Amino acid sequence: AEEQQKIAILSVFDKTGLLDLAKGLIKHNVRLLASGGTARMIRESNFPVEDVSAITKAPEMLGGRVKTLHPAVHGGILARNLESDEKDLAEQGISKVDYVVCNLYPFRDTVAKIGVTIEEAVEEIDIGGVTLLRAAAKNHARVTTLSSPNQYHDFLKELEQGDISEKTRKLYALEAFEQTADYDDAISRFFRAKYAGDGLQHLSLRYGANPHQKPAAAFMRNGHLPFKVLCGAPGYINLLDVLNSWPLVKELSRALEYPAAASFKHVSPAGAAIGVPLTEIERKVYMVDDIEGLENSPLAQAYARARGADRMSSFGDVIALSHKVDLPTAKIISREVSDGIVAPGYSPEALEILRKKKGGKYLVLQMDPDYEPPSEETRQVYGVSLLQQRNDAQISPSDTFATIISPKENSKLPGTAVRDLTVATIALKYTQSNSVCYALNGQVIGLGAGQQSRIHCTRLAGDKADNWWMRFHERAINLKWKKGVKRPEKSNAIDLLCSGSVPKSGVEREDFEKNFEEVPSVFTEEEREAWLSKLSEVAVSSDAFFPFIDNVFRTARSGAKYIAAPTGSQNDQAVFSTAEKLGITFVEQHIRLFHH
Ligand code: 93A
Repeated sequence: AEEQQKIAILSVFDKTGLLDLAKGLIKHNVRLLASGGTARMIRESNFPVEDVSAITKAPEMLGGRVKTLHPAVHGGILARNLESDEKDLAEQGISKVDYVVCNLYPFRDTVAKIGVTIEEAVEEIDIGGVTLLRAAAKNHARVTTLSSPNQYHDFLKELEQGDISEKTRKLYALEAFEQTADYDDAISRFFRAKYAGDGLQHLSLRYGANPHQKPAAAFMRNGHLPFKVLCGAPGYINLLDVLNSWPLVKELSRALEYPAAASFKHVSPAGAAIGVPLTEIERKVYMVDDIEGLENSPLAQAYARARGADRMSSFGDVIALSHKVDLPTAKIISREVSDGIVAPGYSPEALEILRKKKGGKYLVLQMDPDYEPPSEETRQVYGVSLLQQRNDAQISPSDTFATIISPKENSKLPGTAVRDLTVATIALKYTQSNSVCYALNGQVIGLGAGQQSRIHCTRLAGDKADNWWMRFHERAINLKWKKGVKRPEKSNAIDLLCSGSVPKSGVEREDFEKNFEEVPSVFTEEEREAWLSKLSEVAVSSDAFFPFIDNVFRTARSGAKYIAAPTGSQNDQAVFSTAEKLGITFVEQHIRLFHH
């Protein structure tokens, strides 16, 4: 049978390369059909071209809103080489279309213009072109889709050799799908900001990670954001903290059936804890001994522990709480320097207190406790999209720490050890890697985050645990402060004293001394050692295996009794036997927990 003349439909906004393409198609005896402006340009160059209306028998209408939307066009594109499709076409007198050349109205450029109106944007929404691309790409088994002038050159070269291969049609179809997806993304982004900019689905942020990074926003593609802003305006890093600290406390609270709290800074916890009742000394060290109703609020005690772990790092924190915030918890928060809070709810009295903080600018977010994120997450780094399954591994006290490697005879961990390993491990799941965490009494006592070397994490966390414990020394508890010394200044001075960093003389020494009615003597080496030797029963977790035994040595110096870590290091055996020698129970934790 004689071969049918091939047909191309052309409808392009960007007319770059159009004439060369038309020329090449005509050379191969292709019949050209084009929409208004496209046809005009081809015709003006004296190439044979027909208007699309030649086959639709309908004029372009509605000022261009309907140009190519017609069964004669889309029937011709979408028809397969099937008898039934051929029959349908024959009955309607429609010819098959073989090539579709289309690029879209520049919606993105239009809405990027300052002061663009909704009406202007609406007119830039391409309907017919998207339909041409999508229809042709859908039927790529038969039809070739050209969606960019960049493709014309290679297309003509291939046409020169015969016809367009299946492989090329597939790649062109993919490119068309990417373009329509990107186009729709630009449209929904524009209308999301216009129509859902009330903070329900789209929240404009002042700036990104830094003030020069504008614009910035948080949004959902489907449905509402899982939190409501009750007070203040969240920043970009605030939200990173919120969206990492919230799942931490949610999981911690579920795992241990206790209210849980976290104190976050720069997307890692400074502290995290469950509401184990505080001793009198703990209440003093954590500066909450005057809080009314504290002993009846596990949530307040959880935050006291989370904030008390590392008061230096918690300065200006984002707080996450697993339960409805009550009055004692709000009272603790009201006098600390903090940036914001996320919780599933607030009692009216608690909310009233928090709303007054920072001159009314304190960030208060209410989280939907039932919100479940999708199982896959994507983000872009340097223009590259990265996709992964969300880290939805469950850390459970009953399963996660069941494999005791050494000592062999130790087949069961005490409940407190399992509790503390759970706290440490869930904290690590939401800590920038590498990370190592020391925990005791249901709380983090030292956390090393974001170090490239594991031993540096282990040392950092160990040093923090040591500082934490030095704060329980009676000299640190019974400091004689001058009147008017503020809480952050006290915390700084205590940190100097407890970390052994008080200088012997000079202006820094004077600055330290000016806080005190009675200047404390610094700790001698012997005093430190004697006190630190009393730190025991500490649980240590690591987000990945220990590559060398130095880590085990370091944990032992800060009272480690239990270690949970993934295995798989060449040095596993040496790590296990070092732990055993030091009287440390080593538990295999099967799930690596890198987090970035
Ligand atoms: O307003 S439209 O969505 N209605 C249509 O039926 C239609 N068909 C093609 N816009 C339509 N197009 C677009 O027109 C194409 O995507 C292309 O960007 C543009 C080409 O118009 P012209 O050939 O008149 O320059």
